[in-house]
Amino acid sequence: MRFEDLQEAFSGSALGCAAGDALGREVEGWSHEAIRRHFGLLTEMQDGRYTDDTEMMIGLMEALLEDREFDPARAARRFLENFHPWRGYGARIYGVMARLKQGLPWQEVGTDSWGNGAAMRVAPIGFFFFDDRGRLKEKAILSATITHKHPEGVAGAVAQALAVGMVTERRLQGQEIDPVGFVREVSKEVEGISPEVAEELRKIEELPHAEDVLEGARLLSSSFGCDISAKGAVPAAIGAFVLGRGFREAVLMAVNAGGDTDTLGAMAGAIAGAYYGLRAIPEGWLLGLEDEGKGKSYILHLAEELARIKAEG
Ligand code: AR6
Ligand code: MG
Repeated sequence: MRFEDLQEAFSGSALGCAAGDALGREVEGWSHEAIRRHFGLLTEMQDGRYTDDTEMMIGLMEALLEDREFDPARAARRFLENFHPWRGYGARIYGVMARLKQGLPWQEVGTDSWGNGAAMRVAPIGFFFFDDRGRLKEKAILSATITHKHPEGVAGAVAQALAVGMVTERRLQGQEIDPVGFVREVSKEVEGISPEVAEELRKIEELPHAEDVLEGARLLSSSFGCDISAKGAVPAAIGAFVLGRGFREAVLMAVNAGGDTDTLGAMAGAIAGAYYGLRAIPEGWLLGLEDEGKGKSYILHLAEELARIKAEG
């Protein structure tokens, strides 16, 4: 596998996640109608700060890079080291971090959360294991259970990781995505973990064609929960990828749908970034992204190093 091709997909996914997260952060918790009234269509990034979604994704990338493998104990340590409470974590995550800090093993710190937090960060597992479906699923489940033990929280992470992995594979093979087949495959893979999440995912197949971004955002908002639950957010993000023509449209549909907008943007951005590549991310969004410390350049470096490992085989 050529390094350049892997790098374009991996960095597209990682920075696509960060860009969608930062774009959506500004309107987190707003309804679709409120965003439409205020902005018409939200298209510009404000201060470029990312949230807990990207902070935890960085932890997963660091863990993968250190071990050339996925070790949940390592990932849990990275989550704790990177933890900035002001990034906007879900309420249960503060307790998870406190237990990690006390020295409890990773198996004992999580809760029965059905939140979308395991899915929002999982993209690196998806693109790193894109060539091995069995391992991808196994590692996605492990990575989720550190914090989220509810079947819906786990299924959301598996669906998001699979979506990223499948589009990475298609891109590298130079194949186009057949949206209906793609959604069916993702849904089938999570049926055994959570039939409820699988059923929500199948709704994507029934979405009509969207004339423009606003129409797509409205469709997502009326069809899915778009909220902090895995069941409400993951199908909406995958739906945004399916409806959008290109990276920018997919992320804008996700963010303008309203609800948990940073996470919808992060997940749609991670899938679309893997498929359309780094070069498809609007320059203005990349320019706007925070860069100091573990920011844009650091994320790019991690993605490149992961691509190098895969290229070496
Ligand atoms: N029973 C009742 N409420 C629950 C349950 C449950 N089993 N599971 C989750 N909740 P959390 P996350 C509610 O804290 O998934 C941030 O904005 C409960 O109110 O595990 O990592 C992130 O950026 C809980 O606090 O966090 C994400 O977008 C909440 O769901 C989003 O929040 C979130 O679950 C979710 O983050
Ligand atoms: Mg967030």
